[in-house]
Amino acid sequence: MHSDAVMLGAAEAAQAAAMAELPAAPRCTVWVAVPEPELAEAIAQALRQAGARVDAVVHDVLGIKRLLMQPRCPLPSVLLTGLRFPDGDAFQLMRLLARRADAPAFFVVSRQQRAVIKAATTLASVCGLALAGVIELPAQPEAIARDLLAYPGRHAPAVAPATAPQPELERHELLALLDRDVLQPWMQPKLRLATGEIIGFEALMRAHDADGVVVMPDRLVAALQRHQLLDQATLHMARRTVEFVATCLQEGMAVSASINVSMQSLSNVAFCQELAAAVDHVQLDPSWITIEITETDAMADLASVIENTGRIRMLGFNLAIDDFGTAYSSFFQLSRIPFSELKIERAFITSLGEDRGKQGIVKACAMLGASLGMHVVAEGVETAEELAQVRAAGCTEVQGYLVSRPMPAPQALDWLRALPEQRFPL
Ligand code: G
Ligand code: MN
Repeated sequence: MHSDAVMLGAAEAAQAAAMAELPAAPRCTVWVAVPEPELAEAIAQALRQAGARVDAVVHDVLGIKRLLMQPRCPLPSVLLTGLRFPDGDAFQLMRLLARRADAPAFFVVSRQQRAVIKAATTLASVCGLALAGVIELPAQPEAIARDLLAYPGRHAPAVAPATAPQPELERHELLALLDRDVLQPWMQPKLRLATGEIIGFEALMRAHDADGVVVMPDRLVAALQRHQLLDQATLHMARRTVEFVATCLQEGMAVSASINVSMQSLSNVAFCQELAAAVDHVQLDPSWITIEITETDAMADLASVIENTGRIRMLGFNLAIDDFGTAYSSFFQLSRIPFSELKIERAFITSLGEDRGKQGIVKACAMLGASLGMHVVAEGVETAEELAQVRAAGCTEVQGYLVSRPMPAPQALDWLRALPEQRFPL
């Protein structure tokens, strides 16, 4: 190993050993990987002065690889790293460390263009690595040290949380949920921006007992799919949902409802007929019901998608594309499927006010939807700022915690009854 590649301070080590006796608070441990030696040393110095323990200073990717090869070498809590090195880059380091349960958080210091820095922070997030911070150079070493130490997770390497493995749901358990009527739609309201009226609800599947939510929705849907019980569960949800809408209409409150349906269910003609029968049973016009399919499902083989979605529209239902922006839409395909509504994925709405890129995407989605004759719903609106942004972008409807969280149907009914003229005060 080059003597200048790794500098472990002897005095530091002695001091750390002496301190090991004391039950002191854990110190922030850092490896500094910066190509310019003077800058690296200045940053290390500032970090030490600010109270961090700098265990290594290296100037290239090889330096980090060597440290990683040392037997039982503990990783630091934070890796302060540049992006471009003479022998490689921090992208390699991220890929290398992503596989380790004790991976450090990354703190990026760089002179690269914004787009490159953003790519690096995105890669860290995609690899499941914690990001301790980003500083664009030039910057004062003291400011870098201060920022790094302000990172709340600086003391502990990012050990993967010990999640207790959830037992897979058995067929008989799922059937019991269905039999006992535990599977219920929770209703989340949807508001029309032009008037402030609540015009509908999305029915979200929840397995809910007297003691609370019994199974998380993601796990539930996966298990139902595995045991070929999703059609049955969806029909159960649909029956409860149409009852809800019929009750609202009887009370003079005009609201629609949407139900999430998989393309696999839609491809089953008998399922579609059952759906139509459920609506007919409460003498509801199917145009009060919207079927939501995910963008991923919508981008399957065009002939099947057209057949299945065309059929559902022929039966009189509306059709929404859900989670829009998360899959691989082709505009060609999108323009050929008979959608009546486009729902923009929540990820594009979160912190919309602070992200010009997201603002452009939401505006483009709103224009696209309008051009294709669809209503455009912004999902996951949580703040007044996000609301103002989606309104300015041209979305026609909003859904999200700002209006309300999903509620059990009886509670949703009371919630709606309490609104004067179905208007929600925003
Ligand atoms: O993919 P789909 O849009 O069907 O999923 C809706 C999910 O998003 C539900 O589980 C619902 O509870 C959740 N959700 C709805 N509104 C919000 C919101 O404003 N913020 C967050 N974080 N989650 C939301
Ligand atoms: Mn949905």
